[in-house]
Amino acid sequence: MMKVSMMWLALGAAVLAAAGAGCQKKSAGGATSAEKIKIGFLVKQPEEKWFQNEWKFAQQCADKNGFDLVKIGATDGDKVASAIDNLAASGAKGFVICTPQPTLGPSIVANAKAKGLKVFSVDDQFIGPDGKFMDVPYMGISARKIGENVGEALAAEYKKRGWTPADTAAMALTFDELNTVKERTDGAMDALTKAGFPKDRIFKGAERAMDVENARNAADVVLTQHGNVKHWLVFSTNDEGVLGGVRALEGRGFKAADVLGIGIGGSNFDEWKKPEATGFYATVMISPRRHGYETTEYMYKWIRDGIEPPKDTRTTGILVTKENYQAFAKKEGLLD
Ligand code: FCA
Repeated sequence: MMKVSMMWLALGAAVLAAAGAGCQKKSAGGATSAEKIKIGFLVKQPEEKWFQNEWKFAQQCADKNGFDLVKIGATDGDKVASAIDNLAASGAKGFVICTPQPTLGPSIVANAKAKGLKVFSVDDQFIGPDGKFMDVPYMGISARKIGENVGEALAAEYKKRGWTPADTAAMALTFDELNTVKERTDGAMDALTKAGFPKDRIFKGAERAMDVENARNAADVVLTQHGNVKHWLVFSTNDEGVLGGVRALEGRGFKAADVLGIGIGGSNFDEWKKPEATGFYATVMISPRRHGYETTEYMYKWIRDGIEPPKDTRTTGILVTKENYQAFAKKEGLLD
């Protein structure tokens, strides 16, 4: 009898201890999670290196400041809407977003407002019903200036190589539906022509989406229409666009020495790790660190301290080649 009750006592104590520990854990954990700020980071193209890098730097900001970051690939309007619902249901107070479609801006803002979430837009700016950019905090690249950098660099290198307008053409792989990338290719075209490259030797090919495959398809159309060109200059909306153009030219037997491609991005250096040079000559390196870390930090301070972020931040870029990219990439936190 004695033995049994002792056993029950021991068991009871163990149960109590376990319950106590559970309680403690719960209250400690509960208190922290109630206080812990949660922020979403939604991107339109999660498979693209640029966006993966934005996430990486946003996570660094979360780790440093001790808040939760929820990374969501939101590739269309429905996914954005359900992401906002889920964020709100899980207690998030705001999110940073590169929207899959600028005209989704009004519905994103309305949805977020209804659920008490703050919104910061990055890379691609929201467009309102009046066709104007919306008054929502935004960080984007200085797109026109960066495009001009591309055009100037193409012109300088083309002259250095001694190519002539008679045997050279330029392909512009464009996506004019999106302002931040239209400004880039327009800027590059203007700078090229300003530097003396004939306008009628620039051929546009429209990308259906901004990835290597779609750019390659657009380039193939241009190449089919324009044979008899010895040297090609290639520029586009981003690095993926230029890589698509370079791949299309390789597919048609063009040698690297006859191709001069300059991108915008600098998130993916695989091309320059290849033993042989390709036509991907340079890129204007932009900053996923600023677009990921700073935007998330703005959101964090907005939620925590009520500090409103600046309305319109524009970041710059720097032209790098295979020869000198490493130091810049290291500085940006893109190489160990
Ligand atoms: C747009 C492009 C991306 C990147 C970013 C800064 O969102 O689609 O490739 O260049 O701007």
